[in-house]
This record gives sequence, structure tokens and C-alpha cells, in this order.
Amino acid sequence: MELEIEEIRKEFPILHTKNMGKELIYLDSAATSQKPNYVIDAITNYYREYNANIHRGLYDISVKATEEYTKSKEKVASFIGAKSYREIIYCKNATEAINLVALTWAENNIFEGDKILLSRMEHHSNIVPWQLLAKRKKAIIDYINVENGELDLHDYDEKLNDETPPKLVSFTHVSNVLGTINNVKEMTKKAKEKGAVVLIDGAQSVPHMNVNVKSIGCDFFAFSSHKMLGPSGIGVLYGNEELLEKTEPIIGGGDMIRSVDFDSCTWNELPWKFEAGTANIEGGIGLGKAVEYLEKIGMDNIRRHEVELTKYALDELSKIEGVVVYGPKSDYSLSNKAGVISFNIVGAHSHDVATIFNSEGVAIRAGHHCAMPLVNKVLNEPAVARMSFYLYNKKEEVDKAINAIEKVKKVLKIKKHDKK
Ligand code: C6P
Repeated sequence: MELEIEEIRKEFPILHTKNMGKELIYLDSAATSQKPNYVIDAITNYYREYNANIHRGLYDISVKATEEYTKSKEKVASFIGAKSYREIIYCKNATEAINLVALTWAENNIFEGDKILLSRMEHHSNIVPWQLLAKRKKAIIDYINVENGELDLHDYDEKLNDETPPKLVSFTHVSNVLGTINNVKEMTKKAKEKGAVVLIDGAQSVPHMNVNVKSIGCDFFAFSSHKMLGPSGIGVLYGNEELLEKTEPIIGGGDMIRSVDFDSCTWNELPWKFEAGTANIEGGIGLGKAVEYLEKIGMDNIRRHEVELTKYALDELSKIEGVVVYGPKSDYSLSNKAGVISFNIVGAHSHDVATIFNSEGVAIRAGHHCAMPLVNKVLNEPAVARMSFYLYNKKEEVDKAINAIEKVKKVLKIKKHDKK
């Protein structure tokens, strides 16, 4: 089904504001998405109508808040194909979700000399927690190579078949720089055959496509609410129930215990044993509503729309001299490419590009995108500009971005045939 873009756009109040006195063209949803009224209203309704702590009060508004919060977990669980909400841990964001795995499961299972296999296209949030762990534990980190914008699966096989296979394998589902969609199902299967635990960074996939953690077969899966129409300050760690049952919590306090005595305590059941203290209640409720909204539109419809926009943008970019686009070489259906396009204009720094785009009302991101090793060492660039799409973007907005490239060339006096 084709998306009714103008109807969808009416739901997003920010899209009707101005940027630099011009219509706001928001092409930075990979950084954070905009929010529909459906989500904004759910959050304000909570504060207006039933603001109370959860799991504590015996009065009506507390019971209602608890119910809504739990309902949101049930929605998230079914949205990603988890067995139940017991497998859904709420934390601050994808970053905290990955750190939670590093500080709990990995802290008790990775030891001196053990190997952790990551990829060279990871966001810092799936590199730094492992470097910290490796330092504490004297573990070894290795990285799957990137070739032509894709993970080198021969290199992956070799690293899995190493004399000491990795104990943990972790990679991104979708690269926030290249837009590459990795074959996480196949990669997970191979890693599990070698006995590794698999963690997937789904920050850029869950908002944009159907994801089913059980069909992927991974042990852990992390993502953020703010990139999928939900509020900031809440993210999700999916964990396989059996593994979570065996894993000790790291943060202690209220709500995560069943009983406490002066010298010992016992843990609450899943998922609460990993959620100490008062939760981000409005965040959970808002995320639940975001999931409802996405389901109403349909993830396959969203993906199809983004493929169309991406194809169109790639096509238009290919017609412009002096534009370099980074990412995988894709087939016609863009089966391995999400709606994320990183590019440079030869002769221009990406920060200047983003600033000039802004003067045209077009919001894009520029820099290393929190993936410095990928941008600096794999792409060999100091920085790249990036446009990213979501369900509310339209072709006319891509046209505005394309026109802004001509403005960049004009302002920076870039000569016609500058070649890289
Ligand atoms: N990428 C971007 O502009 P947090 O900040 O925890 O919500 O998400 C971290 C994260 C993890 N993995 C991937 C693949 C990501 O893209 C991100 C966030 C944003 O690309 C902000 S740096």
C-alpha cells in the first residue's frame, strides 16, 4: 500500500514549522525521528490524567499507569517478535542497552584471552563498551572487515573459524553511515554454530523495517525509542529469556528486588530485575504509542516508501558531477540498503555542506556520525554529509536537497570538473 504522505505529515506538528525562514525539510531521522501527535498526546495525557508511580500504588491512577507501562512492553515484545514482555528491558537508549550486556552477561562470561568479534561499521556505542570490557578482562577484540560498503563475509567466516572462536559476536543490523542492511539472520546462525552469544545493534533497523528477533535467532538486540517516533530517554534491550534468567543484574535498588534483608536480597522476576528505581514511565507509554502508530501504517509500507525515496535520491545524486556517495552497491530492490545516504561534494567539507543546506531549510547531519573508525579508517574521509529518510519524507524534499547541492557549489565556488 502506498503511504498517504500528506495525511501522515499532518500528524507531525514540527513538519509545519520553519527552518531559516523556509519550510523545514527534515532529512536527519537517522539521528532522531520526529514525533506524531499520537505520541505527544499520549505523553501529555499521562501527565494530565494519571501521573503516578508504577508498581507501587494501590490507587486508581497508579494502577492505570502500571497497566499502560506494562502494555507498552507487551506491544514492543510483539512488534519485534519476542516471546513475551519478560524479554523486554527498558533502559535509556540503544547505547545503554549495549552497555547493559557488557556489564552483566559479558562481565560474568568473558575472561582473559577471550575474543569479542565486532565489525568495522559499528557505531561508537557498539565499540567503546567492548573496549572498556576488554581492558578490564584482558579480552581481545577483532573486527569484521568492510569491503565496498558491505561486511566481508569471507573475513567473517575466517574469524569465526579461528582456533579460538569468539565468545561474543556483535554487529549492527543497519549501518548509520552506509545504510547497509546486514544479513543478520545468516550471520547469527554462523556465530551460534560456533557457540558464540550474539548481540545485534538494531538502532537503525527497528524504526524502518519488520524485525523479528526470534527468526533472527540472536541472544540480545538493542534499539532506541527516539529513532522510531517515540520519546527520547528510553530504549530497549531484548534478551533471550533463558539467558536473562541466568544473568545477574548490575544496578540495585527499588523495584528490581523480591525481598531484601540486612545482609542479602533476592531478585524480582523478568524484566524488572534489570530495571532499578522509578522507571521512565512517560517514555515507556510514549514508546508503546509509537509502536501502535508504526503498526497502523505498516512496517512493510514504510520500508517500501523509503526504498522509493532512496532510489530516487541515489539516482538524482548520480547525475551530479563531483558527488561521491558511500555505501553498498545495491540491486534494484535495494535489498541491502536502508534510507541512509552518506555523501561528499568534492572540494567541500561536509560541515560547510550541512550549513549551506540549513540555509535552504534542509536539515542533514555531517561529521563522523559517531562511527569514527568507519569514516576515518575505512572510508578514509575526515567527515561525510548524510541524508536519511522516514515515513514522512517526500520526493519534493529530496529535490530540495539536490538543489541545495548546486547552492553549495555556487557558494563555495567549486569548479565544474573538480574530481576526487
Ligand atoms: N546514531 C546517528 O545520527 P542512542 O544514541 O543510544 O539512541 O543510539 C546509538 C546508536 C547505536 N547504533 C547505531 C547504529 C546508531 O545509529 C546509533 C545512533 C545516531 O547516526 C546518533 S549518533
